[in-house]
Amino acid sequence: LGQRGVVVWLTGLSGCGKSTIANALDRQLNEQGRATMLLDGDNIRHGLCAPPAALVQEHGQEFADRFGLGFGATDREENIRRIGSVASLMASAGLITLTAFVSPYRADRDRVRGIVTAAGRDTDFVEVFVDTPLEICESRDPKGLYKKARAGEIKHFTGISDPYEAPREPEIHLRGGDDRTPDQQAAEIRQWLAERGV
Ligand code: GGZ
Repeated sequence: LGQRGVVVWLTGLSGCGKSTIANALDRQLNEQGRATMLLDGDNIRHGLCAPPAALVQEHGQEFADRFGLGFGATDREENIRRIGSVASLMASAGLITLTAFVSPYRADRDRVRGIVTAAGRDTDFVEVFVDTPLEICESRDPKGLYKKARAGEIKHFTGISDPYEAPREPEIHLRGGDDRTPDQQAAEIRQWLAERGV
């Protein structure tokens, strides 16, 4: 491939824009001929981290609730561990690997940083804090999840009834809720990577 792989790890609240920015960045990099992989909730929580389908069929929803990954701290830790491990493998194969998960716990993100940098170099993990104020995320509420969380229908909802531990020293700090488009924010990440030879 002749290209260096890295993990670009976007973190932030539900509705902060991390998926949209990651998708825009993915497209921009592809247009430049770069090989990328985008990991997000659609291919991970519903794919890699989903409970075994045959067992769900046999034992029903109760099995899925017990053995699938939920949103308690332990389940999130395991979700992030698996994603980090796969992302590290992909980066080793030379892919620019983009991830878009809430990943609210600092220790979980730091653990992934450890996995990725141990397999490669210190510069191979790029933490991007998509820092959009809660009020803005909540006002967007595309799936009505904040409304449900406020009503107590969803437990452990990040920002409402569960913590979000903001990165202290992210490589890139995007302040969401300004008038920049996701494409412009993606371009900032691309520029940052380009300046460091990725
Ligand atoms: C946070 C939740 C929750 C709770 C469901 N807390 O905006 P979305 O819908 O599409 O993104 C959120 C997604 C979070 O999954 P992650 O795998 O990124 O979380 S973590 O990194 O913490 O493991 C949201 C939806 O799933 N969702 N319940 N309780 N977000």
